[in-house]
Amino acid sequence: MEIATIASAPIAGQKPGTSGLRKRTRVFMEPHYLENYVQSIFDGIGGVAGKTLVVGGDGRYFNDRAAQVILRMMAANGAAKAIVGQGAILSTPAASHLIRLRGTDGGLILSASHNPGGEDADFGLKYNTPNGGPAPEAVTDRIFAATQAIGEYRIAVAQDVDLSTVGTTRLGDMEVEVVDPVSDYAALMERLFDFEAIRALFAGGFTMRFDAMHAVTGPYAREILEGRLGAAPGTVVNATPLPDFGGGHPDPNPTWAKELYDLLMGEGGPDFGAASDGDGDRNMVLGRGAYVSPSDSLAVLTAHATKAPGYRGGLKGVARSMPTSAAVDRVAEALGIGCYETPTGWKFFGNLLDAGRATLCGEESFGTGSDHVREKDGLWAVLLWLNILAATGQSVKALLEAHWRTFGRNYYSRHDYEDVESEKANALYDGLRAKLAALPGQAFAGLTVESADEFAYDDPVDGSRSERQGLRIGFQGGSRAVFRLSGTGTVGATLRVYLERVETDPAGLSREAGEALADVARAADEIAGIRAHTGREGPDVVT
Ligand code: VG1
Ligand code: CO
Repeated sequence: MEIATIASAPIAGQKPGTSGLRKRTRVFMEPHYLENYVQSIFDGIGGVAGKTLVVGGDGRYFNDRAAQVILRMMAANGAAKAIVGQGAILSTPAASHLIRLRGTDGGLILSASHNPGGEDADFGLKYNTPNGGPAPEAVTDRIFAATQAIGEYRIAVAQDVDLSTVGTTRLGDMEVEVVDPVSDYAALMERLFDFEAIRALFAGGFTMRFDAMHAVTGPYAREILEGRLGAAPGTVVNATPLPDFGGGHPDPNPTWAKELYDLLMGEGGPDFGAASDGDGDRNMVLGRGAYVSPSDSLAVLTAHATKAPGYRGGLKGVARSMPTSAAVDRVAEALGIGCYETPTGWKFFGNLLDAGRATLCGEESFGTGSDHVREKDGLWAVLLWLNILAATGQSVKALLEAHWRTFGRNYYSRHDYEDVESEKANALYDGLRAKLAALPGQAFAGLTVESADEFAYDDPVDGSRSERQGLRIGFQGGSRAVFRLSGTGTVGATLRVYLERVETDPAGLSREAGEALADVARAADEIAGIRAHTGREGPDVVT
């Protein structure tokens, strides 16, 4: 096999964000762009000679081409073996599982997750470590440093590998094993959950709709929900993954999965609804007439997890990202287990999961997961909900309301201001940071600031410190506003404003979230000058 060594030079901006490198697809398709980054990943992890990596992605435009480039570069860099999902497809949680199951040296996941796909949309690539999780900052820093020092990359001169059939082939000296993307993952789910009880639930007439949003979970959801659990054919909609996700925005929330949301909130909908994102790690869960906010979902799942066989022995602890509501904290307290607050991004949960300090983790951005893999996992969350519904015989709405009566309710909402000019977003953010120290004691929209700081995280396992992880403002009475700039966007800046208010009065548990949070939203705007800085009248997306 001929190996070409191609002279190249650093390309600016190849810095991994919250979850890998994400850019416009056309940027990834520019000469040397993908190749530079792949070589930098290899260089950043000490080379891939003799190593085995998992390769797969969410099927978006350029997924197939990029996978072939990665395989040729692995072969040229001396890798021993690639384990690839059939058609170069693997959901993010399935890739994480495969990395662990096969004891590999990590994997490369092709995805920009919830970002739209297509030639004029977004693409992404990230490296996951041998524990199956997204590379921690120490590793992504080394990868970024490698992108700034690169002088050449190595690539095999070869034809495409046939990834259309399951089996083993070779690319030069490298073995290429093409695996079914679904079966190992489905087997793991069968071990964690009481499939018999869920089957009985469906057999008893329980109805569900799962919206795969034309993204990667379609084949997984079909096999598991309709195939193994007996949900009615047609339960899974938009089940065929498309390179452009059908032109949609594969983000499971009330805005982008509006049809599903309206179906469940209206008359005559199914008992249960769920959706997942581009790469299958996010989830939105709905009952008839009940929307479950992701923060509440984490709290309810924590309270009831032991009803599922995989968690019968109890939870070691829980972890949530800082902007996620504190609903789960009170459950952890009641259960007498540890509760950790981490920066945004799943990579920060890895050490806690590896060290056995946390069993469940969650983020307000529709991400929930456990120590079964090292990524958030959309279908896993849906199955845990189904297991709990089957075990209790209750509706989602009844479970949620009972939860609030026991623990109180954290009203919660996130306001996203998208595609703001970077200078304006930075001016707002830096301006707010500069005045944090002066805020305590001041009142805004009738709320008095109690605390204001910039979140920094000291990892309790490896002692590493991550600074500048969001600005948080606490008000007297327990309300809170958090500000962050997104690290997953590809153009401009996205400002995220997270609003939270705790309610323990039984008479005040069934308000509309937007109304319950109106004063916190006003205070946040007054403090940060959102309208003044951005010129926007309101957020683009409210979840
Ligand atoms: C967003 C979410 C974060 C999540 C990340 C990756 O990051 O806020 O909670 O972990 O996306 O999710 P940011 O930096 O844009 O706020 V996924 O499903 O896109 O891998
Ligand atoms: Co995702």
